[in-house]
Amino acid sequence: MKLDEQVITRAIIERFTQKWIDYLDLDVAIVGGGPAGLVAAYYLAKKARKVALFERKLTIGGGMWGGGMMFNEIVVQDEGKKVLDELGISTYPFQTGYYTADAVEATTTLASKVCQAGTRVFNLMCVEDVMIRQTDGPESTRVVGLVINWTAVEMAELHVDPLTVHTRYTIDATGHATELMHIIQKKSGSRLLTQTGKVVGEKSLWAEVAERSTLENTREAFPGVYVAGMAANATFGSYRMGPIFGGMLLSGKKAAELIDQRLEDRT
Ligand code: 48F
Repeated sequence: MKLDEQVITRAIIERFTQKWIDYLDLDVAIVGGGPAGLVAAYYLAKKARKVALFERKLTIGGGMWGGGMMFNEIVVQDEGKKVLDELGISTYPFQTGYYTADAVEATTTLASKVCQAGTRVFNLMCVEDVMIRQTDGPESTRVVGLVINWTAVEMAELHVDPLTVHTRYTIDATGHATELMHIIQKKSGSRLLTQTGKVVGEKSLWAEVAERSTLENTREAFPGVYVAGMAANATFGSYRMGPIFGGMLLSGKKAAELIDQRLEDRT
């Protein structure tokens, strides 16, 4: 068979366009493809929810590739290990209650499972804004959509208008920067569901407290928007934890469970 470059080009354009059109109206939009966002995507897609994940970078995986200070190993405790077990990621006991996993195996396996579970990953796109609307329900205003542009447009600082997607729920899994909550804080004119009504901000490193509080802080931070991973601690004002990843994995799982329940309640 003779190869036709026109067919190759058309295949890519048509298939990508169709994929995107099919994912313009979502159950859940996840912003950020680090460990927390990926785990949330995995569990929601397993529940047959319509999920798209938007990632600014070329690769998904966020801060998990590099382990600690580029020593590409991660550490988890018993609870985090259970998530890695469910995903089929190998863990190795280090000393009582501590396990290690190869950061590259963990990241690539998780990424692959997310795609195979049915999440559509849109890489090289950044979420630059949200759509907020008045609703009839108990929440007076809520986030109903995201405003998206190419990372290349952002990097080149080009004046090009974005496009949008509609979503029932959103997860801010943007990591330390907690970008979505900052945007909502700036533009909504409403209080966030935090003590101060604003992004409280991340504190310095304290692994034990941070691992626990990541889970406690994984919740709705603005109507329609949940925070997961480091974004949860930054939003509600807790510590960072360094290269122990159980909190990130469990946070993603908790966000998925909470949103799945909300979607169930709406049907
Ligand atoms: O930073 P990141 O890995 O967040 P996480 O899932 O995990 C944190 C750990 O990696 C580590 C730690 C562990 O103990 O403290 O730092 O909370 O992944 C966040 C991802 O979000 C992307 C960003 O490129 C990264 O891959 N991201 C951030 N802002 C946007 C975004 C945005 N506006 N649009 C799209 N992607």
